[in-house]
Amino acid sequence: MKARWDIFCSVVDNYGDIGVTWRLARQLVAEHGCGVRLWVDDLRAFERLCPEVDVRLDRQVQEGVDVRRWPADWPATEAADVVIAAFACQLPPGYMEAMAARARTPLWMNLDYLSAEDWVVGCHGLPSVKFKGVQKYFFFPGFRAGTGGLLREAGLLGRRLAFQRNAAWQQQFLQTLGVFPAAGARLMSLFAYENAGLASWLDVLAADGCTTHLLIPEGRILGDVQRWLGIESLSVGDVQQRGALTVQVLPFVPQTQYDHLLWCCDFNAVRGEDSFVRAQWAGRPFLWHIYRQDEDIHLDKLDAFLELYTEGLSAPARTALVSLWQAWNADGNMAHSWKKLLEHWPELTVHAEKWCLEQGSRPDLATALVQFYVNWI
Ligand code: TRH
Repeated sequence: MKARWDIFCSVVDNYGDIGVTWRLARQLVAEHGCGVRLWVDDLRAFERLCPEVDVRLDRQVQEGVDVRRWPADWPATEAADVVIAAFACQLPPGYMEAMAARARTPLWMNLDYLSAEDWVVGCHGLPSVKFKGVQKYFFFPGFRAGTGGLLREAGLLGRRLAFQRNAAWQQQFLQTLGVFPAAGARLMSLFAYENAGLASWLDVLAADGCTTHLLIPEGRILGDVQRWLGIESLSVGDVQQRGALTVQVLPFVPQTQYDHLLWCCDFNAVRGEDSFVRAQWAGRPFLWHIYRQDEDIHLDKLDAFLELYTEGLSAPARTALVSLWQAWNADGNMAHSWKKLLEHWPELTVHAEKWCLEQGSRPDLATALVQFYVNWI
């Protein structure tokens, strides 16, 4: 009998919570044959990533995952064999009682936020709190051996390579989004939180000798783009040109299509957690807008990732990349560091692929979770 899993997702804000748990749930079903219930408290956020979701339903099956609305009024529910609380969300008290009432206690894990910091290796897999004899464990994703790894579907990198080697396929995909880049244009995507540094970046792109086509899925950065363009409104489908820069607003695409978008682009600006990982699987240079946390603790996370990611780069390429990322995450001026980065483009492109393959040689997070469960029983 395959284990039954319950994954709890509370959508705090944005799309990362549901983005990660939906991806994990699908993979546990498709690749490990698990029975998975995904409890989500905000089906509207889920619908953005997966338009097939019917927000009116309390219960529905999507890609083999039993998707449940996580109601405020918790119904009596039998606990599963493995219980995942994503990003430290609090389980319903009634469900905790059901876990404790099982003849065989379940494996209870907190799936934590992704960080490249050193301490993660020491904390991954450690016991956390106990509830009436049910032990909770920390499960940390990560980039190093000794962590839970990264979410990566089987065969992902092969599919990505096949897509990137097929210009016609990419063109066809872009056409479905109404994107027709000029020959030789640098194609870039932009997914970010509000950022006062954006104007300086767009200025330098507009003044560049090489043309850039910038694809922006609808979201929080649009206000800054609109201000820079100096126009009254900006919405999906709009295309605007300033100098060498063409800006195009895309719809927020389904999660599966977002990968294709990243794979088409020469450079991707991403944010949060899940798009950050997907940009790495794209094997192309990228820029991370990290999710801001109290007391600037996100800056330690940023530095830790940069330290790891830039290993093996030449000193000038490293400096260019680090200063671009730091400027972006401080709402700073991007002009100088972007120009510097362009000087090291070939090296950074080779490096991005190398990093991707290195990370892709590690066990993926879903497999690591299943293995954790097997070892536990
Ligand atoms: O939306 P985010 O900013 O989510 C954040 C982070 O996860 C952060 O760590 C967390 O604390 C906070 O939420 C609550 O960025 P993230 O993680 O990249 O999630 C975005 C998801 O949206 C990801 O699964 C990719 C998906 N996506 C699409 O499906 N289509 C799109 O067009 C775009 C731009 C994104």
